[in-house]
Amino acid sequence: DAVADLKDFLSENGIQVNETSVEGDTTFVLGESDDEIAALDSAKEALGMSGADSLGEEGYVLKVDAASDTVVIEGKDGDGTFYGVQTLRQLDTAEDGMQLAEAEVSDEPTMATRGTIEGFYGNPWTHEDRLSQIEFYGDYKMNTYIYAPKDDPYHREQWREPYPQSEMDRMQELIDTANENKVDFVFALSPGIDIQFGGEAGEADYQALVNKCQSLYDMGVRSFAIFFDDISGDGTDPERQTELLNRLDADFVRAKGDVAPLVVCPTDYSRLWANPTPQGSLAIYGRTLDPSVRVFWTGDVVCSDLTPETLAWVDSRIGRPAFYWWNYPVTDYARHILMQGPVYGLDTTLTTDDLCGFVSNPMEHGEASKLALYGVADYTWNTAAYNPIDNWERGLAELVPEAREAYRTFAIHSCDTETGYRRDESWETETFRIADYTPGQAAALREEFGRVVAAPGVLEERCANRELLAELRPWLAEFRKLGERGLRTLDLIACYETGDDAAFWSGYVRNRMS
Ligand code: 14T
Repeated sequence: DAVADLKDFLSENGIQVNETSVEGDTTFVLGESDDEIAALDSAKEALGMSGADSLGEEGYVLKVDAASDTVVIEGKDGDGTFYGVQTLRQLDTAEDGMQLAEAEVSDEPTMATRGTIEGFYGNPWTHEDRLSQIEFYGDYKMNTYIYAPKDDPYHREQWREPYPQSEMDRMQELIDTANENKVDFVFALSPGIDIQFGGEAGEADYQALVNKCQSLYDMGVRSFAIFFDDISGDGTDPERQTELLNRLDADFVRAKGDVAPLVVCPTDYSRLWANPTPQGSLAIYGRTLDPSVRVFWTGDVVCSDLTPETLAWVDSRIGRPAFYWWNYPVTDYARHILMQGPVYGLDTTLTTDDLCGFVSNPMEHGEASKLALYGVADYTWNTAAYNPIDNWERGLAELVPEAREAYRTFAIHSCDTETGYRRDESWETETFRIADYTPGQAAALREEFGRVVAAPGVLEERCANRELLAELRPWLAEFRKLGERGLRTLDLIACYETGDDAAFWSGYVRNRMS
């Protein structure tokens, strides 16, 4: 896949690929460190490279050497080689053709599990949304996509029912695309709403669960998750949950021999309602759930910052590093909002001792979620070096290079939920009171409202990602009106200053009604 992707990259840039070397060509040498490729070893030697041996999983070394016209990529494993090619793509600074910056890179991820969980209520992503997401994760080195759309009937409401063939065909394409992009497709099932644990009915339900997992195994899925979130009644019993999970782990996961550790979302997934005592479900998980099973945690509340404290609290109870489920940029609880702000509130000192993985729960708007996911990719790969604003600025340029400035104008004013998980918004805009302001302040605000009015048209004209534009469009229409209303508000100041209160108040009311 790494070689195929490198060839795509070269031919996209109009470069012809010869399989054997021709005098004057640029030479590309790539492979995995344990494959003992003679050409790779001599290229590393000639360029004085140390190699990927000492790196962790998914790591790679890369060198772009102008003097010898050579590019060398050595991955610790196949994923690492693939990631080396993604970095090479990102080193290309030319608009047309290819221009590689000289570089020497030695790189490996902080977190072993990085990605998203399609875990929101509301409209599930479309098939096209999902394909585009998975390719995006490959580009930016995220390796996990958990399939758990709350309103896919076969995920939760009718979890026992097998997927119809048409759905299976689509699933197969997702699984294949995930493999090509080094993304683990994790299939999640939410049986908690009506599952029976004991007796004959319990046995039938267990078999239904295994059958459903088996049907996805047959299509190539090698990672599974069972969710017990947002339920009440019998399904919430932690003793019965662990019994079921341990049985599934022994009879299915381990029996197969090639399935990744099981993932569970507990009913107590947030500190807000988790029972903190040794009798609580998390402590029961800690004592009885097989240590290989990974346990989700959303933090102190449902949508929360990620802190060492919240992880210490949950880890000490579940007896293992938690799997963090970040409820950002999800907007299922504030569907009138698009979250386009910087990714922040994530502690940069955390390591794999504190958490075993990190996934983001995005918006039902897949393309508009990518700005936040660009931050998630960066934070999870190189946690200690993560910088929110720097990442956000680069994300804007990466996602909408044709209209970065207009997208930024929209994004900076489209961050906060106003309810729930509050986010900084409009932080560059200075407001003032009409009783006390300088002409400079008024002029600056007028300019900003001017940019607000103009941004939607610029995006409409130039934004190359038309799917993103389609998602933004309703918000852009309102954004333009906001700008126009702002300009009229500034005009009203002059009216206010004449002392004609009647004219001011009728203008004020007319403007509000707009
Ligand atoms: F399982 C969880 F970790 C989780 O977060 N579950 C849901 C999730 O599907 C949803 O997208 C997210 C954001 O709204 O919050 C959880 O859903 C809730 C949480 C509540 F506190 C639904 C209702 C609530 F009152």
